[in-house]
Amino acid sequence: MPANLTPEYYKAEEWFKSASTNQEKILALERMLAVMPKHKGTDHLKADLRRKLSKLKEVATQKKGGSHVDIFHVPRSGAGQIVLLGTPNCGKSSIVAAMTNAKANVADFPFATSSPVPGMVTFEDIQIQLVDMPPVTADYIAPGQVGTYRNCDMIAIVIDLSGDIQEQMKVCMDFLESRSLLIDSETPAFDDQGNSLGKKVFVICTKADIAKDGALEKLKKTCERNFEFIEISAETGAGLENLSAKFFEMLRIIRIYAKPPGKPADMTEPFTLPVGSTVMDLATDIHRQLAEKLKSAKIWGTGVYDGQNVQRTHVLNDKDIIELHFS
Ligand SMILES: Nc1nc2c(ncn2[C@@H]2O[C@H](COP(=O)(O)OP(=O)(O)O)[C@@H](O)[C@H]2O)c(=O)[nH]1
Ligand SMILES: [Mg+2]
Repeated sequence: MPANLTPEYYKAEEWFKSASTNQEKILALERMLAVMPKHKGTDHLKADLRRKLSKLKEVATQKKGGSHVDIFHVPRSGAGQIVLLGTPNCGKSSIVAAMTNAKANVADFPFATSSPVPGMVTFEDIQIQLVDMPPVTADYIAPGQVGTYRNCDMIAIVIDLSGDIQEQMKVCMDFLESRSLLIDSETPAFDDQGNSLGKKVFVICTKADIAKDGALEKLKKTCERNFEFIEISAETGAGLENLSAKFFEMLRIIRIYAKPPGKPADMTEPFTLPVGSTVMDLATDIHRQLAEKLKSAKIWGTGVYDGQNVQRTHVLNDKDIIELHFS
């Protein structure tokens, strides 16, 4: 009996083949099993995939990660990591080159970038990591590439406004949807084992200086998701300042300045924490063991009077200054 597999299944299978980590292979196999048509013709295949899956899960519990060097693993640095996604020549490397000191390889031929290139974007007094990537196309995605996206804080789709916007968006969305990288009703931010799954996504619309008339409006209208769109030109620099502010806003982080008792606060290197963090979260971030000894905290900032004593559970705001007292 023929298996009559669906396009959805073949997409998941392609994901499995391009996965380089066990975690990614497990996700892909689970997807293959979930979308596989259920009838007699697929019984053998189902049993085979289940065997593969349980073997992978066994290995995953024995040891975390492999010993080989993964070029697609980009260690996090700064207040957050944003990874670019786009088709060849859409302008990814130019954005990283314009906003950071990284030596991103700008070229007018496709596939000039073959591995991730991270750079640091300065927003006011913090640094945000921006990662240049090899392109995605309808028929080629480098094995392991999905790993970089899986481990970042946010994905930025890059669309060349002078090119075929529909086609570029389709390739990017196919990639994100088929790899379960978008947060939606089916894909949470984390799976039940705490592994990272869905990502926040927004769209950088670049080459505004040579955009086709009405390209941005058309893109907004045809995109089914409720993404934010930010228009820039890496060539003229238009919109880049706004873009780094957007990075900060969308990462949903706050900056907190620590003040040693009796001394002025260190206003040069803020701690960065997720929006909603408390005094205790800050203390834990500074020193896990010391945090247990937190006795009291004084605060200068939003919604409090200067030097107000606050509880461990007090929710912090961006740019608050905190003095922690330990017993
Ligand atoms: N006019 C214009 N050209 C751009 C802009 N950004 C990139 N380019 C050009 O587009 C080509 C591809 O850029 P690149 O950043 O290497 O694209 P990537 O393949 O996505 O990394 C290069 O020739 C760039 O000079 C822009 O904002 N305006
Ligand atoms: Mg490039």
